[in-house]
Amino acid sequence: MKLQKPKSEIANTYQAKKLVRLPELIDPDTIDELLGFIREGSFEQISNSNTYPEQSHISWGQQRVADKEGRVGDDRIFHFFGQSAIKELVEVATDKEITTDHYCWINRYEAGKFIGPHRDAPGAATLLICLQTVEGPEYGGSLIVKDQEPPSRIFLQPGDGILFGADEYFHYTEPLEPSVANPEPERIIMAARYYAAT
Ligand SMILES: O=C(O)CCC(=O)C(=O)O
Repeated sequence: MKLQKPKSEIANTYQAKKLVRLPELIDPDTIDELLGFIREGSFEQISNSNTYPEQSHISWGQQRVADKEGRVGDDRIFHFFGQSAIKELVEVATDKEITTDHYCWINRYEAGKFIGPHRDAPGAATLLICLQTVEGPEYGGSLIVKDQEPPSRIFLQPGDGILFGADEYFHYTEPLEPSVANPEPERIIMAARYYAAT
């Protein structure tokens, strides 16, 4: 994990805006390793379309890779988000003590797919990291967060992260568009919701 800004700046930005960008948070080797794990994995699929009809456009549905107790198999993603450097970053940014029962998931989007406007379940903060995306925002895949007017339009490159109040701000993504160079676009993100110790 690599931080492009001092932790104090990350904390100040997060506490002021409940949103901080973390460019190049993870390196290409880590991305490859996590993508390998994701491609091999068989995960429990969360049935979104019943609960959240507006989310039914996620390819593959959303995939749970660990329950709140972290008990779904040998979960590389759960451990990734639980590593001390990441947990410490979330604690510094939120100025809260964070528990070890973070909740993780993966989203995969294919051509035409997106996630509609929604807010997540309550938590202290959500860390979302992009592992794969399209060539540029002209092919969709931007994450729009309604934290201000106009909303933040964020095109995450592989390895980029964003820590934000996903329970507070409505957010959604733009549909992926195929191109001649990339007729089968794919965007993969992983995310963790952290909880504050009471
Ligand atoms: O794919 C994204 O960038 C957003 C994902 C999201 O909002 C969610 O899974 O709740």
